[in-house]
Amino acid sequence: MAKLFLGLDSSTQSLSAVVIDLDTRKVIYEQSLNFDKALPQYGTQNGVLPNPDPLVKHSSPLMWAEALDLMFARMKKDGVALGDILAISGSGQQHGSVYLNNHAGDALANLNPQKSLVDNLDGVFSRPTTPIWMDSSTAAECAEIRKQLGGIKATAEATGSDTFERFTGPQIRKFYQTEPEAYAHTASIALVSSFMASLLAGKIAPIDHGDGAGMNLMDIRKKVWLPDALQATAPDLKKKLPPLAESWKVIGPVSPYFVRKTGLNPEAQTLVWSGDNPCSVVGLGLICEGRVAISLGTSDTYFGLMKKCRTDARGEGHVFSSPTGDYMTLICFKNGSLAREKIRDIYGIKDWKNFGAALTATPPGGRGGILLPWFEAEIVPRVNRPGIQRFDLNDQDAALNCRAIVEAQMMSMRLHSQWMQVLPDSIYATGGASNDLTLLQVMADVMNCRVERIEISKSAALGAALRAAHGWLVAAGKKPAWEQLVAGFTDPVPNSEIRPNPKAAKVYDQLIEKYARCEQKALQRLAKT
Ligand code: XUL
Repeated sequence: MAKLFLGLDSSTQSLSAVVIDLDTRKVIYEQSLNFDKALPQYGTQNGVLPNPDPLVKHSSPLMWAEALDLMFARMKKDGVALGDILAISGSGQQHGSVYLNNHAGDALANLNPQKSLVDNLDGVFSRPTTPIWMDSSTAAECAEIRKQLGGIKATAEATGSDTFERFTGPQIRKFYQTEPEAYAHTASIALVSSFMASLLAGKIAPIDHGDGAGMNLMDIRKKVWLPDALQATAPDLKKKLPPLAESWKVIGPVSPYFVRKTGLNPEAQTLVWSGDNPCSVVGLGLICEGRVAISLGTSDTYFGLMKKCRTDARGEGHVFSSPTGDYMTLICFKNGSLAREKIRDIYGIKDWKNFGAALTATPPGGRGGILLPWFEAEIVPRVNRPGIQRFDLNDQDAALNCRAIVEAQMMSMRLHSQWMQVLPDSIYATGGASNDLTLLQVMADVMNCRVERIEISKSAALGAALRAAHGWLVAAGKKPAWEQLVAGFTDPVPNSEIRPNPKAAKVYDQLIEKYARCEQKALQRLAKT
């Protein structure tokens, strides 16, 4: 019998599945269900329910449950050997909260396979919708909780992050303040990850330390609910939260509902789920300190593992627990690909090939010009009022401006990841723009670090499958080494290594000081406008 492990990823727009065979070290099945297309009856757009308030972004937990039924039906139809799956884990979009009443426990324990999950869940929600990570309607609650916890630095130090609108604590506070009766009828609050795990296990599932760290409610070092944070958030909250658990915790065998309906093995184990970012950390093979990933997407993100817990006193970066039992960081720069695209379009540059040619045609350091590319409000550094600014840079020079935006983005990553006190020794570049080798050369030079490309489209689902294997082995009394577990699944693209050019690296060691000064000046200028 093959040793198969299933990883699911309930993300903003889709539910994905990855099945791995641990012996052959192969991904044997991949599938994705797009919510808008597969379940149009919920009326979501890109996985989000329409709302007149642009700050409010909710989705439907029933839609995610229905997607789970559909996914198993699809896997069965596609001939996946469901009976050979030994353990299942998952990944969820982080921060979103699901509100259950006191019927939920019974309903989960008695899921009837003659009915759909949606019918089984009738009447178990104390709030029909879930605020998700895109919601930014809780600025007031963030300020209140931050104040109670002693300000930005103290909040980050205690919970791993400053309060953020999308984080679960501020969202729970808003629910309590705006709908106190519904809050009172809430018996259990789940994250997207723990809600999905609860369906599979047929009982209220724990929240893992990785996703728990995205709530502003967990003591990031002791990994227990933080009494001061609970108190600053809402009354009686401790009673409504499930226990916290290590990321490799086995919840128990899969619910008989899935055994009867899909042919899963009754001994298949369910593990706690985690957030998509913690899952991606292992799904991209970032299992040792110093190996980081830079994802170049709509936003650019910098993330990697940290052995020792350090937090960002400026409150810009996040610290979560990593599925390896260490810590991880996530730093999100909002002005990523879209900002590069804006510059490309402003200067009428036809395509990315020509953009790359502009980088090649200009010298590292771009003759000292600095561009702050805040086309949109920025997270790191915090910029509420967008605006782009130039220092010693001629705005008529297209090529220099192309170089300046990429250099600024890379210098910002270098500068704003210093609080981790972990110098990268190897960078995995991923995301759309990672195909652009000229851009990766600038990355290697600014970071003074080798860069390799990694092409894993479903890193969160793969990470979840690897976590399922890890948890199953731990439960069997083994001591699986992460390096061995990920080998073969998370290897970078062969021959994709780009090494830093020592001369260019020297230029950036100097220029980054100027960049830091210009950033400060730009922030001061914007604050005055
Ligand atoms: C992380 C965050 C997003 C979601 C996306 O803090 O909000 O990356 O996890 O699913």
